[in-house]
Amino acid sequence: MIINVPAAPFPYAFDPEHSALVVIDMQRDFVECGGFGEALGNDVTRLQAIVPTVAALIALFRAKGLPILHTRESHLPDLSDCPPAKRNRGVANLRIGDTGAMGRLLVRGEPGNSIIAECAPMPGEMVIDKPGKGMFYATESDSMLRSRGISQLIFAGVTTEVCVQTSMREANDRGYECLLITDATESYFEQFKAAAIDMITAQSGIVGWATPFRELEASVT
Ligand code: C5J
Repeated sequence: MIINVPAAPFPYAFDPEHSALVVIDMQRDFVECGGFGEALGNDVTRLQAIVPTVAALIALFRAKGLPILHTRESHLPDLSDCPPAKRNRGVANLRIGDTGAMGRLLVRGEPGNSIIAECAPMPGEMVIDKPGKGMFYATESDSMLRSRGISQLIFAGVTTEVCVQTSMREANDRGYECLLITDATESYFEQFKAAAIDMITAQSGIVGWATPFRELEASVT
């Protein structure tokens, strides 16, 4: 059954049978002090405000028995999947692979690389480690989703204009219909979040749709 969810730029035709929630990079490295996000000079407390909404969105999908895919931005311990064009950013002594307060920054398996407890995956949910900003680059995301008959993706997570927007654009190129939950995503930069949502929804939804959590929740309950 198709459910029309009020959204920008026009209602989103939500088809629960072919949908998955994608939660992008809700990791300690981005959300907590002492991780990669803070090493880049960002105020990570901005991201903490969305945690209850992301958790509620995850709970809604679990309650409805709908699939969830969690992503982690991470690199192999030998950094063979981290090109210099990515590593050579930020403060010289606190780059990807260097040791911070929660272990090596953005390295798979380190404490800081895990998903925060409030949004932690449950057994059976999809989890992918991605070396890039987009969820499809060098991952099994597409085959995992297609093998489950999924053609619609509901997006949450951080940061809006970096890994969330990149993943939405990659998804749109692959034919997925994408909806961003605006209060379940955040940026270190208020103006970049607003601009990303505008870019996604402009031109009749050139990348996808956007709506607050309450609209999705009210539509499905
Ligand atoms: C960043 C991300 N901002 N998950 N990663 O470097 O958006």
